[in-house]
Amino acid sequence: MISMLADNKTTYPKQFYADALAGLTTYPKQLPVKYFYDAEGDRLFQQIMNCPEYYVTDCELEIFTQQTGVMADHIIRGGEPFDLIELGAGDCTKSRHLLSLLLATDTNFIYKPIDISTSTIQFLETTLPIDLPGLRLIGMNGDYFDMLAQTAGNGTRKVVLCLGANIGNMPVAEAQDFCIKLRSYLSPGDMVIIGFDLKKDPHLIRAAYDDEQGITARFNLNLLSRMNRDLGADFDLGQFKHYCIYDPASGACKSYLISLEKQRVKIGDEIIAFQKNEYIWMEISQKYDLAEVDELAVSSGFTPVKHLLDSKEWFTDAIWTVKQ
Ligand code: AVJ
Repeated sequence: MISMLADNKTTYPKQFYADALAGLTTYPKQLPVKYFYDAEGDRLFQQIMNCPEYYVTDCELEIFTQQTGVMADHIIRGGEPFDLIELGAGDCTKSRHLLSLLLATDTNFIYKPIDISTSTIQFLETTLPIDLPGLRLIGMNGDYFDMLAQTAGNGTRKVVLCLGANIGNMPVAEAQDFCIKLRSYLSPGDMVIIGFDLKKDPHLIRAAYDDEQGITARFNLNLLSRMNRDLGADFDLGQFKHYCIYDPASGACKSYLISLEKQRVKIGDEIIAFQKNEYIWMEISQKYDLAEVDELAVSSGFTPVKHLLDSKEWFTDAIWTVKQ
């Protein structure tokens, strides 16, 4: 380990360095998606969400502006209190519609947003109780499952929100492991609401991940910049090109950075060799059909209850209960 990293007070770059190096020394090369979201990555992802081609956020927001009543009907069981846990709460753009409806109906719940970002949790703790008077909130800053472990078994019913099609960032087998693990922190009677981007016209999907303005390309390239900034790497961004493909059969939308030349890149103490046209697999955004969503529910110990769909039927927030 080079001293720049060893001297760093936070352990985060050390982990980043280890993960980046592990990914770049396996074949095929790949990098963990969680590192996309530094300050610049957050900014670019905001821009992606504003791209005309990127439909995902709009579809789910439509569900949350128009169908929180249906959600609430499934969530509320008389006056029985519950914890409303949100995995990766972000700025709560969608869930605040549900929160305000639950408050308007005098529902007895505590909102527990979980986020890996400290500043996100601080922001929610300071702003949400002002925006939503009467909201009881306990922010949880950390890893999803560490935080779930803290709140599991407190005897209160759980409703877990997992929005934004974040589950799409996992291949199906990993998504199933994720759901099985999620199930292990829950009890019969608990419920999850989980967002899936659906299979649709392949052209629309590809366009969403290969936008005209090249913002998605910059989002991917930013991870190379981030390694340059944080890990002393020397990626030449002009030597890598974004490529994205959607396979309508498997539902996998995958993005890659293609090395335009045979080249060597320094990262920390190591040199990584790239062949011409060798790729780094950057991201998967897995698409499902409704039957596959139900299958995933059943195979991970849940009972599928309802698919909430947007008017175009491009996205679903699925309601699942824990199997009795
Ligand atoms: C945040 C995982 C839902 O896969 O649609 C968007 C991330 N990457 N464009 C997605 C993303 C490129 C996004 N998720």
